[in-house]
Amino acid sequence: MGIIKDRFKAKADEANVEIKAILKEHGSKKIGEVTLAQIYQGMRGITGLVTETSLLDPQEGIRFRGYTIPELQEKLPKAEGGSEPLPEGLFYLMLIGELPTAADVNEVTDILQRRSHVPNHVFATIDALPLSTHPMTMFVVGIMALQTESCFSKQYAKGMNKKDYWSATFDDSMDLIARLPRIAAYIYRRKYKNNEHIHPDGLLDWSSNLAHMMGYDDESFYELMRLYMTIHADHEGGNVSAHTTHLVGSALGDAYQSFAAGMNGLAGPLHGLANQEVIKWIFEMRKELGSDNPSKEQIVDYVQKTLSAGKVVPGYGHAVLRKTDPRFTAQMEFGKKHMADDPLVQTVWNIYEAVPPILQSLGKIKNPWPNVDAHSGALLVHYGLVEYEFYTVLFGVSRALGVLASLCWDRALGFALERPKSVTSELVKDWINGK
Ligand code: FCX
Repeated sequence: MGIIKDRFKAKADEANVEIKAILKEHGSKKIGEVTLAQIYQGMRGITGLVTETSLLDPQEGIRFRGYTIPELQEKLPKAEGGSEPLPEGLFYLMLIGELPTAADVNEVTDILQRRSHVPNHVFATIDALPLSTHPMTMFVVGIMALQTESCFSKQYAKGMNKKDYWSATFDDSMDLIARLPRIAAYIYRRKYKNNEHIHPDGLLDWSSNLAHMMGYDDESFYELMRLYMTIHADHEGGNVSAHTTHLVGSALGDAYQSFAAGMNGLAGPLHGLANQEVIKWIFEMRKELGSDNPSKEQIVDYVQKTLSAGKVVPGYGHAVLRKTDPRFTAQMEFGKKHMADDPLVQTVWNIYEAVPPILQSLGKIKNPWPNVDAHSGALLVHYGLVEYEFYTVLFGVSRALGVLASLCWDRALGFALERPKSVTSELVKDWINGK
């Protein structure tokens, strides 16, 4: 771990000097105005955070340290014989700020393999939950059970110097990322595969090992997992899971506490849970229509029905994006390459043609285009992973890469406790009345 950790420290030291100088000279520069509507409506468009790992452009979509998803697909090292990027490489990029070499990626994979041991009490804690428990609840409980292993918490209790926070956070983040695939796979096999578990394979990369432990040993599923783990990893800092991880971390919660909090955020249906909602919605549509291949007209009618029932069309819309999510497009390309004839995948593409004009016609929806969650489930179903309540756990394993790389930066840059000001509507009325 030494080399990557040292490299991170060197980068963080440079950034610290630069940021201090920027703040000294430009700290009072105004970067925006805040309207009343914004504070009542989810703070959309208010810039209030610094997140180094990625930046979201409303038109173009996500860039990780400046690189788009197609660029990452081209430039990041691949597994032998594979064509999708290894997410370990994206993690390196987010952490260090530079594209990794194949050797750098191997080093990350090695570190994650070495640190992947999950103590037995974590499994026992998950086992204490009824089988009916939602996998995201099991996931969060598993992460919190693992918090017993936090270096940060142990060292803080002993009286750690502020200067060392970053180091303990770095160690916790690596440990946690290394252990998540085992926990996720355990939950999957416990809930859906008769509690019959599969041992990790120390020769596999991080994503394929997850697939292997879940019981999906197929080279093209490994490729899907590498792509999936790459594209779900980060979406700048204001989304609910990233922001929550950062917020809880700002009170010096350790990586386990912060990430578990973020995962509770991801479990909301307007955020990560939308990936299960999409497949649930399509399955319900197919059942109601008695057809595995609904026509575009039937889809249009079903969308209208969903909207008139006061429900959202899952997988469509976004708080920041104003175009088709490039994460959707990357998955569509994967579908075209690996399973173009799959009827469910084709239904996802037909929905893509049917939904945007309907949402546009309502006039109030700012983004009628699909987001990442509109596509992911159909690819998983293709390989037999039909248990859609599990999908958000996969999203969560991936999201760890981004939000924990960010947490390392938060600690290394000494970011402050987050504490924005709130007001009451009484005070707002006073402002309006000039009091
Ligand atoms: N279907 C129906 N109505 C929608 C809609 C959709 N897909 N998307 C937005 N709207 C509605 C909103 O509910 C809101 O209605 P209201 O004025 O009656 O309250 C109105 O359109 C304006 O919302 P808008 O400003 O466009 O969107 P927001 O920034 O408030 O919300 C989300 C963004 C993503 C929450 C919203 O588009 C949504 O609910 N989509 C469906 C759920 C989903 O796919 N979430 C996943 C998002 C993401 F990719 C992720 O985090 O994983």
